[in-house]
Amino acid sequence: MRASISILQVLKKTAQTGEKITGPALAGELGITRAAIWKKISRLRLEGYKIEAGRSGYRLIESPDLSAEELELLLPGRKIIYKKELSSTNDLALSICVNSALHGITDPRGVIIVADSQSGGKGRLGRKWLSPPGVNIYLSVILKTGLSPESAPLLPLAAGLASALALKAQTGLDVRLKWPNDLLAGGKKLGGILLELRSDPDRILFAVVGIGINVNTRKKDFPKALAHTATSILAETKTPANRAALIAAVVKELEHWARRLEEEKGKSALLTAYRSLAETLGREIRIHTEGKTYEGVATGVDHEGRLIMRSGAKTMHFSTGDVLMVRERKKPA
Ligand code: BT5
Repeated sequence: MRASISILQVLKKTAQTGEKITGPALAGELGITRAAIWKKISRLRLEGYKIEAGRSGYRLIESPDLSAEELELLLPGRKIIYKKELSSTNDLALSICVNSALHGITDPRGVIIVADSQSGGKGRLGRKWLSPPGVNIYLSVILKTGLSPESAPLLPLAAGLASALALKAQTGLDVRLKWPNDLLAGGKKLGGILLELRSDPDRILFAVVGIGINVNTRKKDFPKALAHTATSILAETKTPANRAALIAAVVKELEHWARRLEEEKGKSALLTAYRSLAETLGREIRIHTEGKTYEGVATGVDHEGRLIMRSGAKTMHFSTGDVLMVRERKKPA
């Protein structure tokens, strides 16, 4: 694995100047045989790299926008699992948390799982997450966290904020947040977050943060059922984006905010940043939770990440639920 990374680094460096590099030069630089070089080149080609080979040497023409090698180059020092297809990145992450040895992993914390497609992508409450191949991001991160279970609602907010900030920095898109777990662009769903926990009564043991982001799905390729509610970065910006670069940016932001959540000051900073991007706040909403529906005005997010809603004289705090934003205030009868 290391050698294929360094071979890629050398190829990328030489490609920048439009140069070629010969087999013997590559073999010399990496300290491996020419036969081993040829094997690595073949493997990279299978991963989608276009590498020209001729008498004067090798030249990298094009890299795929997502591969294990791209992710490892952009996120050095992390344990990354990349699969072409998985049932669900969250399910693999949970299985690693329960039995890491079975997966050859010593410490699950910090492990990053990415798939090009999911056959059983999950939303919340048994809902499905549409996960076609070749276009979007399906990412799970096993977070290191010392948070108590009561503060768990802060984690999807941290993941949402991290994703919104990273996507904005990379693509310029104005990404907004809808409590608790939606990423919105142009008022439509750009992505979602699924938090799954394993905890003791007083301590979170593992927090799996699953993030799905529609990146290069074309508007016309969304199924009918989602045509009016879902969007992608391509649909919003008219420009395709590099998935590996986006994933690296999201992971770095997420690691940053997960660290900050360990201190009180960090929690306040998270909530301030979250509120500034929250579409829900100040709006009249209807919230469905545990089989019941409540109506009122979303007034804020409390210190534990719960939504605060004012309904007449009552103030309610919700730790989960599906929020519908009601555009117009109801006229009194
Ligand atoms: C979510 O659920 O928004 C959480 C989605 C989390 C997906 C990630 S992908 C990586 C990781 N591995 C997994 O298996 N899951 C996580 P929820 O709020 O319940 O929204 C689900 C609803 O969104 C569905 O019922 C559809 O209406 C809609 N939907 C499904 N796929 C969509 C998509 N690709 N884009 C926009 N909306 C979608």
